[in-house]
Amino acid sequence: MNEPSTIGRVRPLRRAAPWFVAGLLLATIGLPAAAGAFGHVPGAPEVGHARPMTMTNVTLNMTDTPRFAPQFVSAPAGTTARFHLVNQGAFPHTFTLLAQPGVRLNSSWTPGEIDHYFAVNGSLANVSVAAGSQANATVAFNASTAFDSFEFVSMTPYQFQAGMFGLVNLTTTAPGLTGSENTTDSYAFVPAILSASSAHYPFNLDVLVTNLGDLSHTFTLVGQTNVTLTPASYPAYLLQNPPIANANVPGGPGSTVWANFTVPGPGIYQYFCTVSGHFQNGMTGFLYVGVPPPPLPAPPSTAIIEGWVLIGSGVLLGIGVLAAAASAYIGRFPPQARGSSEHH
Ligand SMILES: [Cu+2]
Repeated sequence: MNEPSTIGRVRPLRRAAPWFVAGLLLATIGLPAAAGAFGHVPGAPEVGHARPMTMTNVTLNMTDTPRFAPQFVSAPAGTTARFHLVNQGAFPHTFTLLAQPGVRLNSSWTPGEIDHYFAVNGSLANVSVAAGSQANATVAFNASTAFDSFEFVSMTPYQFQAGMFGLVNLTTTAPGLTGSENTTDSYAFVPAILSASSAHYPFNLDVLVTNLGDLSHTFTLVGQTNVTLTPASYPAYLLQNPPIANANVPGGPGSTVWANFTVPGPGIYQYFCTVSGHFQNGMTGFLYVGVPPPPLPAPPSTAIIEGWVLIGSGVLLGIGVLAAAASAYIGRFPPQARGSSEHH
């Protein structure tokens, strides 16, 4: 008479064991996911550095599109910039840097007229790079070029006319303020509002941009205040008004890049990501300089993702605990009618 009741006490625990283990497994899936919503992975290589610096390394890819990538680069005046030129195409390209700041060549000029311009005005660099090969151009920008902008073009006939040109924007080496920004795979800058203020203008601002996701991005900052661009309007605008910062953020969690730029004056400056499709998905933000930033807006999309992860983790944890508790109590999960399994 006692034997069935003893078995009745032991058996539920034995039956519960697999469900208890399954519950714990669900909970352990949930916990790291919740933990992973915070913090980021360290150890990825850092690109660039805070000021001051004496040598700036700039890699410029040359493609058959034809384009320079990136199109806009910056370097501190008073330092030497080393341009590492990588011809990724099947055609020859040149890196030809104008000697006169602020001058833009006319895209309606013929190749002969382009040649004539350089014959008359000279250049800071003129390097031909054969298909598939690499070369370097080293240019010392003296301190007086701070805030200047120098155009570079490819002189291979009709490449400049087809869009193969870019700009070197000079900043200064004077020490400045620093800030930080993050990029995410949900096409958001976190935060989407940066603020800074200074007793005098212009001043230098160095923003360390950290990638929290796998996708690569850019931190591209417009140089004029109170300009609000759209994904449709920014390309034409930037061609006429080069950005004061255009940092390329390498893909991969923890990758960082310094955006070193000079803020000309107080006001609100827009920044965005120029990787195709990212701005369209909302990847933009504003830098408030010398004016109070607005109260914190609704959580950006990453916060929604993190919240989703947290809620999902909580649900998994809850299911796990409930499954373990229910199976321990009932003896099996899902519960069955007691009689059906007791009598075979
Ligand atoms: Cu992006």
